[in-house]
Amino acid sequence: MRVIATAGHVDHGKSTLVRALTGTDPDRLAEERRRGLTIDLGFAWCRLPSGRDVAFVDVPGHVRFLKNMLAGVGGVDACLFVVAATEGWKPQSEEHLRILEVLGHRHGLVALTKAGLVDDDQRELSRLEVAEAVAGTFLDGAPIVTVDAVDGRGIAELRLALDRLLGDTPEAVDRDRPRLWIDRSFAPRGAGTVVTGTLTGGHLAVDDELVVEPSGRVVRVRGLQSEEMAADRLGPGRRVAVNLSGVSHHDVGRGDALVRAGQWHRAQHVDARLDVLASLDHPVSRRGAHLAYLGSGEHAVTLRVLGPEQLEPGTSGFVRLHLPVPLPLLPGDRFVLREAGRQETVGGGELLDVDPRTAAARTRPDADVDALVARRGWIEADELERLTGERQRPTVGRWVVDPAAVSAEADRVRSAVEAAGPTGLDVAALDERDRAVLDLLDDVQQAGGRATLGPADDPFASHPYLAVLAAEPFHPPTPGAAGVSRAEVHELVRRGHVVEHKGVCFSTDAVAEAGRRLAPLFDAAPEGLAVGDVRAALGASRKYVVPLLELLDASGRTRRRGDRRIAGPRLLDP
Ligand SMILES: Nc1nc2c(ncn2[C@@H]2O[C@H](COP(=O)(O)OP(=O)(O)OP(=O)(O)O)[C@@H](O)[C@H]2O)c(=O)[nH]1
Ligand SMILES: [Mg+2]
Repeated sequence: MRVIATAGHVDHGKSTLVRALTGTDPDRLAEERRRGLTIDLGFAWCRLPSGRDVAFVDVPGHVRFLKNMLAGVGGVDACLFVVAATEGWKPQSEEHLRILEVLGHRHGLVALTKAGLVDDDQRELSRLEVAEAVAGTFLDGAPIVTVDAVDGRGIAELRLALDRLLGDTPEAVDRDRPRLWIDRSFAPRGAGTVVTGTLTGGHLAVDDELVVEPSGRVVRVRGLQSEEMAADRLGPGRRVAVNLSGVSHHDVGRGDALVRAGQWHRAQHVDARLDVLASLDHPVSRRGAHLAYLGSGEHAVTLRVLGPEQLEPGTSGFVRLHLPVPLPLLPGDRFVLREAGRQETVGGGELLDVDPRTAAARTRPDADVDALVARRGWIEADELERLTGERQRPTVGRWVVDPAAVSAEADRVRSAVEAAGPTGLDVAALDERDRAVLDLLDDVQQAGGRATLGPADDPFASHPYLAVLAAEPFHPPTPGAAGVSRAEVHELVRRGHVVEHKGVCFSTDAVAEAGRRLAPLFDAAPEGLAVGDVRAALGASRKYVVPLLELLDASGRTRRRGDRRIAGPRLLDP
């Protein structure tokens, strides 16, 4: 099953079209039927010609109910964008399109409705207007299907076009991290509490124990339904109704999320990229009453622009948002930002960091997992998953650790072992992290709960990169070209096999060898050697000779005299 949301200006025929496709009137409230206007989200489903089932989330077009529209368009596979041929492109056509854009929608098609009410010229005019309005957006080049939901023309073509659209739209991914942003909560007679939403990220099953966020209330799944059919287990990318025990329907509602306990960071401060709409007539700053739409909820947030004071219309920048309640959020989640006072959509964007630790004045947020590990130094694999949604294998004990932090810690622990002398260090006195590091040290022996420094058994002494360097000592291939990671280089340097200077790696042997090769030349030229002489003697290019000579100077093998080198006291050191 797939899920499609409608979008488009008020009265352009979204609900009528959903009814024509599914046989179900998505306007379920008495007031909606009386006024002929959608107020809140409506739901219906049908089977397409290919046999694929599709559920529709029908949204209101009236600007007053934009909040409800925003609760319905997250997590869906695609959109059915409705424009009436009678009226063409209107303000909420534009606003809905911008909202879908900042929410990261990538798939959709346009239905040009009410075709029976206009002549061919008007129809063609509206089509051109739509094509122009969507140029440069995700709907650029999407099919524009002419329909009339009342006389039925074009409906069969629309079904086929929807089928093709969904055939080309990637299936929802199962990351074993289910999250249901709740859009409705009610209590049907005899069934306790039922919540509905578009399920993403993973499966739900009967008897699952879950939590409702932000309240943290623990609930159990009593029953599941999709397309009005009961199921024991339902996967992501579908509309679901969940019968819950453990909560009254008054205590759970739109904007809440249903997730597994312990799997999500409860984020209250987030760093994000904000794309400001080009149509906005003022810059965005911390001034104003901002509302962020996250998941199916609306939240009053305080906003701080990171870096500059304000963001100009049509630009992107970083912001930090403070939410009134903690929510289960991840980098990559999308949001829409509106300003309550002016009642206007400001823009929207993507969350980058759901647990920012850097001061707002200094931070430059990004969603890169390695960068997060480098910032934290040490982070438990479970915590990393909560903050990024990504599972990484722990590198030390149960932690994922930045390579630089590991070697710093290893040096410290090795020194402690060395300082303890022959009686050894009491392993039980170390904390869990240091014990995990101790296990990594191959020159440390552990026996009877004590650690002592033993003969170094150095696996890096036979590292393949050393053979590569030995083959071309004065023309050393870069680690990258030899397929050697930064972490390995770091370790080779730390163990004294490799020296790195100005971005060039030489084997330690190459530096000693250079000294030996230059020794007879120094004997013949007591006034010293120019860089060109050294180049000729070693057969190396300037790119390598300059850092090599600086290493020779630093180790006392050579000395600098103006622009020449003379022999140093340690020229022939091994
Ligand atoms: N002739 C004709 N009338 C239509 C068509 N689509 C909608 N209508 C009429 O237009 C009016 C509005 O249609 P709705 O389906 O309620 O429009 P909507 O886009 O859902 O409106 P909101 O949900 O309030 O934004 C109704 O009176 C429909 O009967 C169509 O294709 N042809
Ligand atoms: Mg409607």
